[in-house]
Amino acid sequence: MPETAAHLGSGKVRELYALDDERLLLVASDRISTFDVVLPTEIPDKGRVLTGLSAFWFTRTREICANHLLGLRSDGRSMECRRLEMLPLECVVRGYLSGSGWKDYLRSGAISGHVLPVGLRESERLPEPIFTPATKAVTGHDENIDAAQAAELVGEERLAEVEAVSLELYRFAAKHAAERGLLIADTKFELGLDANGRLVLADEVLTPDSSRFWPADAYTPGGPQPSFDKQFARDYCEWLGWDKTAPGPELPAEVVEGTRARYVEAFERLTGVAFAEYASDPDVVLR
Ligand code: PZK
Repeated sequence: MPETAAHLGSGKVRELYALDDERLLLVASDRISTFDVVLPTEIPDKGRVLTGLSAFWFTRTREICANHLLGLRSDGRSMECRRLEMLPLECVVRGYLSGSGWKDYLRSGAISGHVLPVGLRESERLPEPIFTPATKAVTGHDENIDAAQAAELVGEERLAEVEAVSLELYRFAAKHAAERGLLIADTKFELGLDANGRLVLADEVLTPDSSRFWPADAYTPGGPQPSFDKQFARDYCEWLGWDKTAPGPELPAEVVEGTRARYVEAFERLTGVAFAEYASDPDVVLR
């Protein structure tokens, strides 16, 4: 826990602190949420895996977009970052038809104003990745919005920049992941502006919590795909017959261990770094 930092806010699974006027500390906990409920059982090292993955992607995408990362703390779960003016927009890119995108498509044949071919199946790869911005809901779920609504939030020029950067980040990451046996079905970026009005990539990026990762070897369009990281926990919750209202169930040790192994596997596949190396020196992902 930071010594003299004001707590700014809590997400479901992470915490945000102010270090000073210009710097924030983003701390990823080991909490896990499933079916929108935070479970009472933690997944050891989940926070370190997510922070390490974010730092890895920040390092490899700096030519595409500047980012807020200033440094990693030795705990491996805490990231010092630049304080930004955040854009009031979730920058979602979808390469596959899943989640709210699939629901919108079933209802209207389109997502965020992108009219898609008729007859696509759930989880199908899209003809090309699409930018599907969403509102930032304070409570409840983000809502996909079209380009006109997004332009009202950030302006037309900024929207064009945000869309181009988001698509380029996704293409870069999806290619890297596919070469390592993982599909990135979709992902959400949070962007902000620095004091000079320059666009900066913030928050956590291209982690299992901000993205849908699917194992490529099991990919079978035509229905929902197993989640790379959370499927053990979800399957266990379904098997229990839990009604998906809070509080969620405790997870048994085997489910915790299986889930932890999947997070570590995602980290190692994507970064090429042994998780134990990261744990002993988080800066390995910055090189
Ligand atoms: C910022 N959040 C999300 C909420 C969390 C995280 N670099 C930044 N500058 C200013 N604000 C933010 C960031 C970042 N990243 C991020 N809200 C504001 C959030 C609650 C808990 F851990």
